[in-house]
Amino acid sequence: MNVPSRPVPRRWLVRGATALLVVALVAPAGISGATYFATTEDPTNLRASVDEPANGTTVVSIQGFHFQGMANEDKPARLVAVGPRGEVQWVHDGSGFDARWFYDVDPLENRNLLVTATTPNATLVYELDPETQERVWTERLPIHDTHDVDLINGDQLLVANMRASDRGDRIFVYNTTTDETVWEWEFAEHGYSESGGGGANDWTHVNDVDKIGDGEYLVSPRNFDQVIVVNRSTGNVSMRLGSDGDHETLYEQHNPMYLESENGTPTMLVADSENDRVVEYARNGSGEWTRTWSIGTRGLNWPRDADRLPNGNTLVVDTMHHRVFEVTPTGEIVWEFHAPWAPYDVERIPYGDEPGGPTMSDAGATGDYNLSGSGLKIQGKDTKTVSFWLTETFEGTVLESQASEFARLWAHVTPWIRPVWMTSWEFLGALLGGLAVVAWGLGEAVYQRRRIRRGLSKAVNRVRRPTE
Ligand SMILES: [Ca+2]
Ligand SMILES: [Ca+2]
Ligand SMILES: [Ca+2]
Ligand SMILES: [Ca+2]
Repeated sequence: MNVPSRPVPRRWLVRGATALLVVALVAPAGISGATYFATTEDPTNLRASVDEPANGTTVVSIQGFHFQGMANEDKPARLVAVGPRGEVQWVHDGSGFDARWFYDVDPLENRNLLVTATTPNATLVYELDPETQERVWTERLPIHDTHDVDLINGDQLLVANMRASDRGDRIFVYNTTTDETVWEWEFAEHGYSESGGGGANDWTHVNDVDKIGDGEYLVSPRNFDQVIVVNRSTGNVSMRLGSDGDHETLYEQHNPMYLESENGTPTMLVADSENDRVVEYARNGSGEWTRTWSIGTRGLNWPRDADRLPNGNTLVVDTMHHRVFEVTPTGEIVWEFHAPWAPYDVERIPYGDEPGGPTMSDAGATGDYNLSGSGLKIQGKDTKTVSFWLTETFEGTVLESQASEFARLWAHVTPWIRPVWMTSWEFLGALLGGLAVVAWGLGEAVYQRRRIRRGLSKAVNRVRRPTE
């Protein structure tokens, strides 16, 4: 019997094609997820690549990811101590006492650690005994999201106080013996304008303060793209590197370190975070700064710490590549540790807090160096990520600056919301798949608008005239 064949209606062809497109976009992410959950063996995800054993333990503070109090198990906040050959010695996790984010960690002279962690309503500062994993003392300060607290003059806390209400951002000194604030310095009183920096909720984002001499404090107001030295007794700013919006010099930096050359030249080593590089600047007699050294342009993703070591190498936190490494003056990585998720600070314990070392001028290594010698598989280096592809593809075209700006945003923002098992391409696919589904829904709504309208008016009439 012959069944008369009817052509498939056009709308069903469009629906079929859309469904295929959605499956094609989302399938890679689905397969990765299934593989991850079926095969992941090491839940800590900590590993190392070591060419030269380090001279002692390295401690890494790891920020982790929380959203509105919800922790993400795959993106844990913790402190990790790593031995010379990259072996994990201990892991300190803050969930037992409400620490949600870890930021600065400092080795103390008694071999304990000073830890800065935050809870939803307060900043926790404590001395941690690594042997017993106990807190020797804890101060709970009623301030938010504090990234750095240093112990100075025996019993005083030097605090970088960001996100204060009414643009009250400041640095202050708190005496732990008398429980009093004994000194403070407010940005609003020293020429920082309301219109500069970030919004009212996060104006200066002052993320670091170091005592660099008697009554001399190095301060990093990140949202003003600058590093300053404040004199404690006069309140004057005696040095300033960078200025608000001058992204050629610094772009929302972290953890600057003050160094001096043998001839006394003031020098700053800075994690130039949004520029994805680590830079060193030297200051001449008339107060002008020259960039003398940089590493990482295009090899780093949001670095947030750089410490010069006495041997001339530099310890770097490459936050969005979730690693820390020790690099020679000419850019060769000799020691490297994978520290997910979003490491913040690194310290080599035997050297103590912010030991310093030779400037790159004294080391005879001025210039811009590419990174080499990495033994870890870093996304964006071995495989092309979305942002690397974008930057490369549009380089030299009229869209170069827009493409690189979007690439930077993509590289720094999407990792926080992307599951750890997805690559950036799979994430893009899943996003586009989601958009295709939304567009499909809208298209159907337009196509079926008459039927929808009829249905709606029937329902409205039914409400208006209820059956008696
Ligand atoms: Ca530190
Ligand atoms: Ca500190
Ligand atoms: Ca500090
Ligand atoms: Ca450090």
